[in-house]
Amino acid sequence: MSEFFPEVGRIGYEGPQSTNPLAFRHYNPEEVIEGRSMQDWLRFAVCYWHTFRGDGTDPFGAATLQRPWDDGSNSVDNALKRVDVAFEFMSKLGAPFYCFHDRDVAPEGSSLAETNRNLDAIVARLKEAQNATGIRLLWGTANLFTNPRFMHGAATSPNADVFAFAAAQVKKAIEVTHELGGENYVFWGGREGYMNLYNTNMKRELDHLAAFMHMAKDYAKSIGFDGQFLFEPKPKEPTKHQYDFDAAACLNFVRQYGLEGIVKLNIETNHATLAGHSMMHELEYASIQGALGSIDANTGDLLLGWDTDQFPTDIYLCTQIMLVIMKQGGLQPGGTNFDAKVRRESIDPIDLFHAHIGGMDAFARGLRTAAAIRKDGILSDFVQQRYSSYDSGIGEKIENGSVGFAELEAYMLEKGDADANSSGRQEMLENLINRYI
Ligand code: XUL
Ligand code: CO
Repeated sequence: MSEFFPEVGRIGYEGPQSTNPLAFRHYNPEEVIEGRSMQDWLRFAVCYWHTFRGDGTDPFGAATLQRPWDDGSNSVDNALKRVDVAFEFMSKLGAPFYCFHDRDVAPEGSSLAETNRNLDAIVARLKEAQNATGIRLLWGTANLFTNPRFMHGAATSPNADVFAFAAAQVKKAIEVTHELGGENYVFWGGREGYMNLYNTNMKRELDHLAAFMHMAKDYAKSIGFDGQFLFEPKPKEPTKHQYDFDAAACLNFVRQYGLEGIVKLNIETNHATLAGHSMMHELEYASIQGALGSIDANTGDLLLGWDTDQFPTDIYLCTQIMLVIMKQGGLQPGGTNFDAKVRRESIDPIDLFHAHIGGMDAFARGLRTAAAIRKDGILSDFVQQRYSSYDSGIGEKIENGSVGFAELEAYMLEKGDADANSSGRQEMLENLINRYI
């Protein structure tokens, strides 16, 4: 393998005392926690778009990340070379998975047919690289938002031809995901939302989005792709209102249109916070409904109200995430995709390693901390005890549906008043979490 990162070798685990910035201090892939290796709990994926296509552009400034391997063209040759860069990077990092949009890996041609041929050429190279390294595809997706044809949306565009184009594109994206052994397929809304309700038929747009997902599911079935479909909530950006607003809106959509059991959720931290929720809230909400499929790991900035897609380094955040994930027994076939980018001021290729090492170590610490909290059981015992009035007596009857308002009125008329409340002990529990961190 040619060396695009000559100054970096394989990143190893050196333990918490290590001061080597190019080593893991917490992520020890083979180490077993609660009967499963860290690698299998975390199932890390590198995202192709930010990592290998990110150029540091922002609304105010031009590209800052000029990569030495990139010839600046949108050619198939340049895209093929990028596959080698990506697999050298991921191998050295020790990431078991990656994720991509169709347009991240291959350039768009002058017609759909040419675009598909470009994609096929790159997919052949991706397949070789996967076989050579053992790195697998966590999920594929289609970019239905960059090209100007998608200005009004894709499946929710008022232009039926755009719907048809998007369908053709997703058909192909599912085929290549299948070809590469992808374990999931993601729908993120892109521009599926609205900028102004005066010009929008919301009912027709939602009906169209649902029809689109049903077509995707039917086509996947017809070619034998049995990967998990995932819907990724995001409240806004690029549209003012995205139809995949948050976990609750997505699950309502999934149920309204008969997609339950077919589509689960891919929850992203910065999207959760843009929706005014914590990541833990979104995960818990999805998980209790059996719909937490995968996560996009990143973080926003408390002072900025947009999707900054920073690498996660906050150990509290990662602990909260891992508490929910461990409670549901893991994410497989989903995983932890770093939908995150280095800052536009972090201009060296080696910064990509620092960023991913930090994110992986933060999640490893979250995993260890969550496991310690679970082992002692103080938190779960507290919650169990807090609801114990439902384990017997009147509470048990409420839960098993054997009483209604009349019986509850009779019970309370007889009793006179409710039993006294007990303390929620919020501060004590916050102190408890700090003990483990
Ligand atoms: C955009 C975003 C996407 C999806 C995949 O905010 O998160 O990259 O993860 O389309
Ligand atoms: Co994402």
